[in-house]
Amino acid sequence: LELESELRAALENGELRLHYQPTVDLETSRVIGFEALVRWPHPTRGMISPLDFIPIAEATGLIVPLGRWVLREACCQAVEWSAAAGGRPLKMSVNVSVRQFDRADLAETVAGVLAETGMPADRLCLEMTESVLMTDTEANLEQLVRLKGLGLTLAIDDFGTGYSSLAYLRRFPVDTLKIDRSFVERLGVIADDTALTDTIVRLGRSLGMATVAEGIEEFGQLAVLREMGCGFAQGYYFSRPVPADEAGRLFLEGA
Ligand code: G
Ligand code: G
Ligand code: MN
Ligand code: NA
Repeated sequence: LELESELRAALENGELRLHYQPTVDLETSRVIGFEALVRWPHPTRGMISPLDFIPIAEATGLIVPLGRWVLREACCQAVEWSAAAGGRPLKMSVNVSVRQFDRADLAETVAGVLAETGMPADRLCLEMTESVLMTDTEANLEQLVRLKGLGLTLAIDDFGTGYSSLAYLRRFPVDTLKIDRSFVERLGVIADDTALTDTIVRLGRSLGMATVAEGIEEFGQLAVLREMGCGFAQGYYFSRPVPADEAGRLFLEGA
């Protein structure tokens, strides 16, 4: 309860921060954008992980204003960095929790943020877990169709870890599969994980969806993913999530 009121105050006082983890195009090895990941630098408890406060935000409904703040901040940064790089397009991914879909006005909120920040819709990607597709299916489908109608990109995060059927890939307007890092971890080491990753990349290709591998830590994993034809990757091998100033430099360097 104490943490809840502190989180509310932190949000109101502008104490939350975003860190950014680069997404790399495996064909060109260039940074094409970032995933925004929220951080809470707490004055006495130190840096609190989203794993510890996002569940509180979800349980209390604070996730709605918090999510709106994350979205606006991430879009502002994307517009700023892209302009600093002479207009080079920057793809920004933002995590959206299933609780944000409970609100009928999610698409209006996103449209408002795009308009306010001048972020081109096609440069924004919203990441959701399979649970969005599995709960309140009809209502969420309607929301996703409205979000797609704005011209943005939709990604399934942690793909392969849920227990939903593949039929929803046909029903939902999803553009991108983010391959969960539990598969990538043992890529090239455990045959089953290698086969599953290959299957997801092929599935994406045959459905016209992009694939992003998460959690690349070693060159060996990268080589296997390139061989499979996976389009994009993230992971400590390239960069940890970093503060805004550092991320801006990474984008400008194109590293
Ligand atoms: O960066 P990392 O350990 O710190 O993130 C932990 C988890 O928190 C991840 O599952 C990530 O998706 C989630 N997360 C990070 N930022 C946000 C956010 O802005 N909104 C939501 N809903 N989840 C987030
Ligand atoms: O659930 P989601 O995929 O949004 O969360 C991303 C999480 O994965 C964040 O906590 C981020 O810090 C973490 N992460 C990103 N790259 C790596 C990596 O290469 N290795 C590990 N172990 N974690 C990573
Ligand atoms: Mn994510
Ligand atoms: Na993920």
